[in-house]
Amino acid sequence: MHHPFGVPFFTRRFDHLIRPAPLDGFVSEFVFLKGIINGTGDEGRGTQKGSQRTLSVVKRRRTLPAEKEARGMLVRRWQRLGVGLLVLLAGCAKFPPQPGVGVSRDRLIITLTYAAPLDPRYFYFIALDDDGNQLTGPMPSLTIPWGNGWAALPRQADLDPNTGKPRQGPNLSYFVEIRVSAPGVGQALVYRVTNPTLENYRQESLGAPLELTFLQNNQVRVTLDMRQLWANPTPIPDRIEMNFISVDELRLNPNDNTPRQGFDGLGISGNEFVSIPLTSNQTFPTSPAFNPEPTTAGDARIDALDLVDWRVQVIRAP
Ligand SMILES: [Ca+2]
Ligand SMILES: [Ca+2]
Repeated sequence: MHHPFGVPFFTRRFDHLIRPAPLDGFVSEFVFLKGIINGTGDEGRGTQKGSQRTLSVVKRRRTLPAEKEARGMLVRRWQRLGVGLLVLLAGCAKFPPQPGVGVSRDRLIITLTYAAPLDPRYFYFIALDDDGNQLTGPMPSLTIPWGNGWAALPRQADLDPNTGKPRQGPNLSYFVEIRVSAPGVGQALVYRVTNPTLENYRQESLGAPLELTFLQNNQVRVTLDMRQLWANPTPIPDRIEMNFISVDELRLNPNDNTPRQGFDGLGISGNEFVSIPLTSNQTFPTSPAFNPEPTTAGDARIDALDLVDWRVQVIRAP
């Protein structure tokens, strides 16, 4: 396949094309990658977000073993935090206050707006990839293999033997799952993906983010302490790839070859992701021209999954 925009490259399931940046120099700061679902005819169209096929899927909430584990990890984290607060309070009595103990001032503030209130039946993820490669990033799983149920994952065979990382295509390092219990009410958990491959996928919970706020029933804001993800002395990466993936169900049956219908992610296909530099204070998208997601509803079949606006604010400690 040839594309006039630039270097095409391929994986088994996706074609990825680098979208040209309208301004010279900007491409290095904010690169879009577009994945086009392979396949032709009905199969290809059927996996597009705007497909007019009849939706008849069973929506159910599963409890994954990792989620059960996560609840335990959440409790343990709070216990540790309690000990830390005691130490901090004791310290305040004797020493000058030490700002930022236990919490850094390096923040990622993500605000997502949907066409309808976030729905307790559905699943909402903020997905990050920190592998340092702008050709890889988080993507929804839209056909088999279903990855972790919502995100496409690299195969072991896709990994570069020299780096142990994929050269292109889907990848996942961290994610936040937002769980909605009622309109405007919910909680969130942060996860680290300890092995992103299809064959050996593993995740662990890092506990709750700093803040989860429903600004409106259809608008949620998550504040992440970057140091929760990249704990000292791990350096905060220069940039990450992000996608905002919403799905109507977790697909975990490897024999289920019905393309996913209810979902949204960045871009018309849902397979675009953005590469965001973390090196300075900035809010993305820096211009509407660099937003791959339509700002009007309709590219997703289900309004409660249809992302219509997103904002990522990077705040670095001085
Ligand atoms: Ca990447
Ligand atoms: Ca949308």
